[in-house]
Amino acid sequence: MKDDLLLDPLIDILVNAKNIAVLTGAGISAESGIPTFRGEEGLWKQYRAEDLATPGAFENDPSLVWEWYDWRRGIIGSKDPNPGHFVLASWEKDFPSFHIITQNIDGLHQNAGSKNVLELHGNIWKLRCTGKGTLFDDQNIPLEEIPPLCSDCGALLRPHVVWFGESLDMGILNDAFLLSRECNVMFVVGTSAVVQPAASLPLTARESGAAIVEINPDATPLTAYVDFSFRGRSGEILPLIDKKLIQAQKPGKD
Ligand code: BJW
Repeated sequence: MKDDLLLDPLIDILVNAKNIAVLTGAGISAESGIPTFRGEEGLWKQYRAEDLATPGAFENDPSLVWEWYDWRRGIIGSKDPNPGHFVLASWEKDFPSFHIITQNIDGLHQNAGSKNVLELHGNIWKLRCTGKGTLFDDQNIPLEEIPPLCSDCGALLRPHVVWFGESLDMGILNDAFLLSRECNVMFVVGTSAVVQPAASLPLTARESGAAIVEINPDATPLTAYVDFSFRGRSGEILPLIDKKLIQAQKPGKD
């Protein structure tokens, strides 16, 4: 079915929806100029995740891992949210319950104005003490020292992100599953839907009766299970949906 034919039935659902959850991935920030992980230009095409995004890699060579994150902080720090982020931020005011569950560590949802954001994989602007777990905000580009050390106890600091083989924060993950079970509609935006446990959230939402809307230029393992698949860029599709929603009179809070 052509995308424009999907819009009207989706708008009918959105006008009556009270509870929306959005799962986002690297693709929503692609139009801001931040590289994704998989795909032709993806980070994992140029770098080995095993060397840079695992606890073992950090143990072996913390400076190498930090140099990579310092480089990425430089890229991310120079980028702004795009229209996709801004539409999602505006929807927070339009639905009684609206939450973003993001795999991204770039903070662009918050920069766009979103408040209800669960960060499944952490945040690149936070550093964590490997000794006591203390969190530090650090916006310096470049970092003052590599590897950075804890100002309280002198232990090594690490990026506050979730690497392969590491557990996600259980509180955040439980909240994400709860939102997935409770939502009427789940948008899945810009994720290849291959990394667990994030990739299970839309299936949980679907099992609980939510309509699933995928926005992605490419098909993913999830595509066969979604109710609406918009094959395009989120910075274009989300504003299109928003425009239609405004035309259909945005739903109020009660
Ligand atoms: C656009 C667009 C535009 C482009 N508009 N869209 C075997 C089976 C099942 C699971 C496992 C397994 N072996 C190991 C596991 C577990 C593992 C896992 O899932 N691996 C799979 C890859 C197989 N998961 C974990 O290890 C997780 N922990 C865990 O499970 O704990 C329990 C456990 C413990 C011990 C052993 C095993 C399990 C942790 C996962 C942590 C992921 N970390 C990273 C790095 C974060 C920090 C950093 O950024 O440096 O998170 S990896 C990377 O992938 C990053 C992302 O958040 C994550 C997901 O990627 P995302 O966002 O989907 O990006 P892409 O690039 O994949 O996709 C972009 C999409 O956008 C594409 O589809 C494009 O088409 C699209 N796009 N332009 C809209 N304009």
